[in-house]
Amino acid sequence: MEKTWWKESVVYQIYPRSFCDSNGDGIGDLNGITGKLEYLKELGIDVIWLSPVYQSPNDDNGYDISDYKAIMEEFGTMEDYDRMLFRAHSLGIKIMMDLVVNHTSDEHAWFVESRKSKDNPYRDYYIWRDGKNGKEPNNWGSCFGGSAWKYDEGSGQYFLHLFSPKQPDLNWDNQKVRKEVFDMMNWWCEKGIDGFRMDVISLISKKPDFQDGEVGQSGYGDPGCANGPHVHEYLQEMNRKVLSKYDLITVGECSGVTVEEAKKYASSEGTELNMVFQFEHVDLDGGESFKWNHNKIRLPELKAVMSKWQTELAGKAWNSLYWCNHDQPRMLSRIGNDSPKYRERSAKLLGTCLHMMQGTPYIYQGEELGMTNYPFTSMEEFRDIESINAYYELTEKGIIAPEEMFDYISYKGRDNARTPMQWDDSSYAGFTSGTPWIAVNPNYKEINAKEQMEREDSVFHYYQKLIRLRKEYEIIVYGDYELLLPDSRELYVYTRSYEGQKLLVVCNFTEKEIVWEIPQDLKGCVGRVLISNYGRDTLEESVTLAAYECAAVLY
Ligand code: TEU
Ligand code: CA
Repeated sequence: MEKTWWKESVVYQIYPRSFCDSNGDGIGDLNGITGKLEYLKELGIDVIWLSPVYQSPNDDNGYDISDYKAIMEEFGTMEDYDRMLFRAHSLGIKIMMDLVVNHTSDEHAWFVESRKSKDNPYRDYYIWRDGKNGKEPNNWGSCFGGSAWKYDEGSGQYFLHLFSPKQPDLNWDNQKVRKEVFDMMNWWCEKGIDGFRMDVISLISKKPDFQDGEVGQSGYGDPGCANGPHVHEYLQEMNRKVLSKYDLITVGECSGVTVEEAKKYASSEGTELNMVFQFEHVDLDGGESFKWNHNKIRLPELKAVMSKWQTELAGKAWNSLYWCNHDQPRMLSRIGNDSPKYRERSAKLLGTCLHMMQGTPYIYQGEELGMTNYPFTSMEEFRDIESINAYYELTEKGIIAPEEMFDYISYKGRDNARTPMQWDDSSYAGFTSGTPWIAVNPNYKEINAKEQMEREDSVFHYYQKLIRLRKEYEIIVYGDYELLLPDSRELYVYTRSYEGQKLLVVCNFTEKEIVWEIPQDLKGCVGRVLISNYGRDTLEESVTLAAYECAAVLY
């Protein structure tokens, strides 16, 4: 297997709005990030994935971009950006930009032109269709509720928006659109950025027939645009015209991606991207009403999905590893245990379980502190368009009762991940000196970076060690993965093998003590414990694992 820096890196995701506010307006900003680079250096990460910082009317917190070459005013200026990039580089930290090019904002100059008339030169930059019998062109629903089509009075046609109506989809079949996007990417690369995380890149090539999709609970049809007919062709073109000219880290966010598709997107041939974000493990608790439920992710199923990706991509493509991001509730509150008693131990367990796998790990801001879901008490506390729209759509149609829907959103809503980073125990967790745009989790007095940096056995120092181990032991990066005990509902156990060495990873995902016999081929060898969340320095042949205990042992 070819060794590359991006396989050996650990990425840290920053959601700028909630990271650090430098000027007291309650909104995180670029100078706030610059001021915290030393913290990230201390943690030991290699790359920052920066969620969008471009000019945007913020219908979807920056995922609706109105100018790809300008910085959002609330976040600062291009000079602030350049300073941040320069400082990061001088500390040896790379910056990966979020590339949101499935859609733009409806306030982007291209769309402003496009909607002017049917013969405007920019008309074909977007996807316009005539209505059918006075209604939408087809039954497709948007990810954020309602139809995926919006009628434009002025020009008398509908435009497609797979997300909000303020996020019209670009027409990637138009080669002018592709050229504009590639030119813009080259412009950022020339500035010296180090990579791209590509937003819903699996959706850029639409189904050509625009047939109705299968109708779900919401009454709308599924657009089914993932992995469309030309997606690989367009990414190969992007690779030739942009990516191959620079030494970048690239990851495609690929909702609806299968293992077979991922082998094309992230092939080791290097013709498209380095890796993809797949969704199978975080969608395991999905149901009839999308993610709005109280379903639990079951360990055997989680292991099956994780292991499938580990083994099927081995040698053919590269994995990304993540539990959390700005779209997911805090994983600690979902598959860990966020009670005061087990919070830290289970946060370390989740870190170990993921970081000892093959792939490039992604840490989402606050995950390295064991930040938890927010205790929402009313709908007014939500800021996220997805949650708010889903609440009204499902309750108004009488599909889910309001109190029940509120509970689901509190548990699964994206705002759980978007509450401000908890820096210290001063007011608003040291995030801002003003009033934050979204509430701070009241547990910041117990959970904050300052306290954890001063305490040796904290989650922060544990993550620091996980990151360091990856740099010290090639087996963690390149070793082959094998799952043991696939049916166990308590233990997640796997091995990694590399050049005659073996790494054994044992995680007890329950509150119970579990006794486990270590496998025959490891018995008798004296393993070296690389990391443990329970102060363990050896694994006996028959080992009793405490609640949420984990260990990684080298043989
Ligand atoms: O997310 C795409 C995506 O798949 C999400 O809509 C996901 O289904 C949902 O958040 C799960 O609840 C990307 C961005 O990460 C997200 O923040 C944006 O809202 C979205 O694209 C539109 O740009
Ligand atoms: Ca600010």
